[in-house]
Amino acid sequence: MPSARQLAWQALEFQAFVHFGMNTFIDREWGQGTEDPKLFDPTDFDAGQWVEAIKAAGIRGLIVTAKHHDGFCLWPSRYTEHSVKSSPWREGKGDVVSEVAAACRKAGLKFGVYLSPWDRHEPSYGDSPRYNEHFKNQLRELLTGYGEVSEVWFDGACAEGPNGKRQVYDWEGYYALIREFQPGAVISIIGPDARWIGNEAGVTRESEWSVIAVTGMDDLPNENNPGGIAGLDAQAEDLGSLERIAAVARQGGRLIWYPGQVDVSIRPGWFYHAAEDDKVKTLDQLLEIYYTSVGGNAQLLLNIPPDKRGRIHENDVRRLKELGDRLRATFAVNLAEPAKISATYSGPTLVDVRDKRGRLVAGHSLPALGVFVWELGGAKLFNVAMMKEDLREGQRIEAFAFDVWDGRDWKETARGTTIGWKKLFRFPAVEATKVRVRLLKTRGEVFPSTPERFGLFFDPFRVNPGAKGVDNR
Ligand code: FUL
Repeated sequence: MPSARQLAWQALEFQAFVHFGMNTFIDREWGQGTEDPKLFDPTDFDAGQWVEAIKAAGIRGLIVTAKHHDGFCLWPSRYTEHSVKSSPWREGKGDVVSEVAAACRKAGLKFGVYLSPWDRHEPSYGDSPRYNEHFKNQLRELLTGYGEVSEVWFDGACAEGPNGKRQVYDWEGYYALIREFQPGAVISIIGPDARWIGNEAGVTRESEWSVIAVTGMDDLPNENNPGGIAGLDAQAEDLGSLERIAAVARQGGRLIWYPGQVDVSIRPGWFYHAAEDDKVKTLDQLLEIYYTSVGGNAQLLLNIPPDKRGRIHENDVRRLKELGDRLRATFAVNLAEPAKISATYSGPTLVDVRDKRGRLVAGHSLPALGVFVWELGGAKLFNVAMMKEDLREGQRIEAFAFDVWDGRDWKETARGTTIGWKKLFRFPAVEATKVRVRLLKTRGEVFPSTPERFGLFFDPFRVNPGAKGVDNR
């Protein structure tokens, strides 16, 4: 079952990743750590502009690269000179992290940090205990100096230091510090709270389980398991099937709650490159990513890299606004909201469902399989459907079908596997007076779906696939 912090994180649904730093000024994806800090000199830095552009897309949180692999720090760390304080920007008095955190707070966005453990500048890198202290010092600065931090994002890159030795990271020590100073913060990727989806292309699995079977008895990455959660290959095709769970169980494994996060950039690179100004993803590409990630039981972390001015480029700003406008137009009205819902069951018992405090949560718990019918109170036109599971007791639905009443018969319109936090699916616009969901396979009992956990929407700009003209999928 999810922790409270994982549930709150899941509800964010859509966050922005912001790659900004030395690489922005040297036009590279990975700096070497030998760059002159004087190169960092945004001419018109404006964190308020970032936040405004990001909010226009309907994004609810922002994660900034406080330090990337080149080691240059966007805040004036006391533990290195390789930072904004040695740059000409704001005469060395500036602090990007502080301005971004303040802008997020003002705009009501969650604020998180990416801090690269791999540091190509820091001389102590490779001298493991010494570098771990250095890294923890930097982490502590970020965790204590900038108000609430909602997420700490760690990638696993690791290399040898100048001493020719491979750095061994003290993950447990890093995590302990985060839990101590920011107990609400989610630790992602190389961390116990959110897992990498396995690609950087915005793709999710058809069956995206948040319940994952792991072989190791220890959740934490360690020397033998630098990749993260013990025994987990984040790129494996199957992470959560019953077959895999059974196989892992035979090896003495167990289940953890480990929801997926989809990191993908709005441009080809993670950092800004002027040569990519005309390669901003199209609205249709972004919509596709949104529907498969947010609508596929994952959180979307869309990277938007500011340019050398320290602003988000006009092309990206425009695209973010288009995306937000389109999502707002689509999800403004839940056409299933006034619906009368009836459910039929195919199982042995009906019992009251009570929460941990003994309050009645729902009239009946449903046996494994149920059929839910929504009477829409008249004909409604829709082309998007949404289903959500109540995750407080875990993720249980394995397969479902969605049918639309065509006046005479039920017509199967979609069929899918996992639901989890949210499932969104699109189909050619159809007008109907009632719809139904059939649960085809579940793991134990499922809470009755309520109108808040089911939705029908109409995307007014989506041309039916196959219709004449543009296929505006
Ligand atoms: C990776 C890094 O190497 C990339 O530069 C980028 O920051 C990506 C999100 O994580 O591990």
